Amino acid sequence: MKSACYKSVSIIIPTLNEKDNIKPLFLELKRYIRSKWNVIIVDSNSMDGTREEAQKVGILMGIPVKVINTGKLDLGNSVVKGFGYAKGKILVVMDADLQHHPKFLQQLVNGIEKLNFDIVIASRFVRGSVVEFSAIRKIKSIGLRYIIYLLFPKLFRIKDPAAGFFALKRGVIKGIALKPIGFKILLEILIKRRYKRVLEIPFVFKERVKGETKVNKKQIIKIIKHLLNLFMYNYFYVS
Ligand SMILES: Nc1nc2c(ncn2[C@@H]2O[C@H](COP(=O)(O)OP(=O)(O)O)[C@@H](O)[C@H]2O)c(=O)[nH]1
Ligand SMILES: [Mg+2]
Repeated sequence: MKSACYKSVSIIIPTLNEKDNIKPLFLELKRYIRSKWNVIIVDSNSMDGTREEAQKVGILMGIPVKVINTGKLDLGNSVVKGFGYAKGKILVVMDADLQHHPKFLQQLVNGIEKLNFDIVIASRFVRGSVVEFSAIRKIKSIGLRYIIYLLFPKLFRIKDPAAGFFALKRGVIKGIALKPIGFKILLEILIKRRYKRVLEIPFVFKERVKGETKVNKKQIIKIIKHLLNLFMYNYFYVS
């Protein structure tokens, strides 16, 4: 049975074989999370002991953490599952590999709590952002960004619609059916619009230090399928 986590901010972290990143991540989370915040690890059947490590380190460090095994499920759908368990008024999504550093959490939350934005994105493409990954990866993400603008011109004002580090008010996802394929859950949330104000803050997107990326050819095909599904949705339901 689902148990409720009545906390004001729920940080949803999808994981797949990230055991080596759990301790370094939690050490940083400990520095930056506030009271009434909690962490939800949505893990897709990792075989390296990620879930056990998260449970253990969470208790050792006194971080309120809920660990969910989603079974075999991709990143986007794992995040949706995490939304179902989260009881925070504000939901944050971030990666487990420290490419998304917890030091930006407060700014994301402030954008909602203090400035009343509906969605706040840790953006790779605004003034002040630093992106440390390889030139090829940069070209791919800029390419994806422009494909998104071609398919969904209304998103043009958003510099990083495919970001993976963001916060939103719970109401933004209330009542919308999210059916992501693969990684790009924010894009789907932006297209199935239930928001008015979006803020992008600059952040430093670090290189992964431990473990490996799960992005492969299969993921790229999933992104294409997801884009096509969203294009059809946008064409038939929104336009
Ligand atoms: N639950 C779940 N998490 C995943 C899956 N694939 C990747 N992740 C997690 O999603 C985050 C981003 O994945 P990563 O491979 O680092 O993507 P990249 O940063 O784009 O290279 C990491 O925390 C991964 O462990 C998946 O299939 N299911
Ligand atoms: Mg990563």
